[in-house]
Amino acid sequence: MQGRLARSRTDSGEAGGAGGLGAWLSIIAVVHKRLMSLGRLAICAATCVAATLSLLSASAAAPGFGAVTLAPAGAPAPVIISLKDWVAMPITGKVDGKGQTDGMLARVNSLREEPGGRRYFINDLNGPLYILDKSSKTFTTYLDFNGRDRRPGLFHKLAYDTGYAGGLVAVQFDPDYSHNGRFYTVHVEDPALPGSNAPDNTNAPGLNLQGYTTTRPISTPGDTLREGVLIEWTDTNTTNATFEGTAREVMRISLNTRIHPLGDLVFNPRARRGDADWRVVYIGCGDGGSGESRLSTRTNPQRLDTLVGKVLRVIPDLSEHTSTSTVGENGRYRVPNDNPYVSTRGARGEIWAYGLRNPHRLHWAIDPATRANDRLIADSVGLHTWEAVYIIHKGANYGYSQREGNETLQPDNKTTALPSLDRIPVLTGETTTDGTVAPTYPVIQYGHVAGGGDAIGSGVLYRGSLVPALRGKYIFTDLTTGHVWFADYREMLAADDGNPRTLAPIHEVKLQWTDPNGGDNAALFDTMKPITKMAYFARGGRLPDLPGRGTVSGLGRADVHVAVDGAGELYLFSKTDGMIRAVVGGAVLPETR
Ligand SMILES: [Ca+2]
Ligand SMILES: [Ca+2]
Repeated sequence: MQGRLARSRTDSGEAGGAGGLGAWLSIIAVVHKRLMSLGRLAICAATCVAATLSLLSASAAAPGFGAVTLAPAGAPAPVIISLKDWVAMPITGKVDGKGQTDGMLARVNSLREEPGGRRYFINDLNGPLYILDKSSKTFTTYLDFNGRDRRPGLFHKLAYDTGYAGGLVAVQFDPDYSHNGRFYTVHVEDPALPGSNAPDNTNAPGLNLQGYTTTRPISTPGDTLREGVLIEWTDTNTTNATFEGTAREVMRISLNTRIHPLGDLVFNPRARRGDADWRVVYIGCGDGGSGESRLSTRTNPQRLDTLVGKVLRVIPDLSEHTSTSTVGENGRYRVPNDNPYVSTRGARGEIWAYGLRNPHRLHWAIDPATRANDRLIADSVGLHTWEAVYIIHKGANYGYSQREGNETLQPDNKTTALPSLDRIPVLTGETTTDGTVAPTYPVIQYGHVAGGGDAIGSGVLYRGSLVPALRGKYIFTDLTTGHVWFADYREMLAADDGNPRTLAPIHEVKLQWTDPNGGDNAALFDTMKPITKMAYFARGGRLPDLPGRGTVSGLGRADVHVAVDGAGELYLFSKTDGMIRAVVGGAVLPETR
């Protein structure tokens, strides 16, 4: 049962003594060293001294580290990371919003360091794409995607207001950005809304739309309530914080419902000019809600003739890899010849891997020591039972909606044990098949149970220097509960063995944070939820709890993700309080058993 989190246990009172105190002092020492190295004496004085004093005053009655045992006995002890408020996002939500998402203060969805290391591009689902200057920490609205209901932005049909995912979903830099000024975005539109689906540059005078045309949506079996749109942008001057240049619609995909849209974009960071992966984008395409439907669309994630519920791999630039690819259906991108299904009758060549519910976060895990250990990783949100991390392989079938996690998903959406003959048909159409395949299973999974969570967030393989205890570990979050966990990357690779029962154990990350507003400050937290809650209220949030809800989290979601900068250091960002926090240090919690 290792790593499956089928039960929980509270270790109350086991770590309140000298060992806990020592751990604290070592963390403070790490933070102190980091802040001093940055020349931030004033911050250090405030942080380290206050932390030491609060620790010493609290140590006599330390309540112990309430914990859930996730890993088997003998596994590494939990790691504590120190968080520091880094930037507060401009508030784009409503402080008293009553809907599922309008009460989130800023729906920050990704943080990408611009090549060159001077700035970050940060997207808010509500529409703004910001440039954040690193040194001054000032936000500039670079492009505003929200042109709904007479708003001043680019897209009149932007579907941002219902559901947890929608709006401006993703931004990613072209690997050759420093030469070509290109980047890519994904946003979601509601085709039923009035107006054009082309951008409106009335308030974006630098955007030259001459020759801009939209594309016919790539069809998906079933109804279409949303469209996912991939656009390539070319800024002719990347030294300023305004957009001046052109845009090109690359792809538009029909989606059955308003959930699980076209999602994340990643390029293989190891690829160089001349490599087969150079400037080839991997796209996490959600199933559009099709897989949990009781209608015929239930098989869409399994169907090789449709793009939903897949990881896609395409070449956005028509002038790249011209001799080893073919032009895609809409004429706007190329399909590499080495994609797995380019020669399968009825199948779409864009597909790299399939059978996924909502692979909303992709990450290229790069092992600096061993290139053969590089892997593409997908965090995919489960239905009612399992959250999963998958290692993505060319052509693999991850089982959904025939499987969820390492179990069978039944037509009533409940899970049961795997069948003795574990194979599923390869669907090349609604009824046509091409043999059978053994599904590929997660390397990490956790359940919708107390101590687990509701929806996996994002994850990264840590390669920074501020938290040595996390080097070589995959750090990931649960969206609703705000849990932060890690798994050893070698154990993830070992669990990628074709055996559904072997999984990498999960370990806790505990969080040290000092409330800058001087609120009720327990200093050490099991999850991000109390931290985001304090900040939500401090920033003017008026709901009784955090916005949103989950089955395990109950009322209120933390909605927390992890990002990584060019140096490999970590940030945790959260929509409900609209905050981005930097991980400034950390240490292993001494063995407490
Ligand atoms: Ca510019
Ligand atoms: Ca396994």
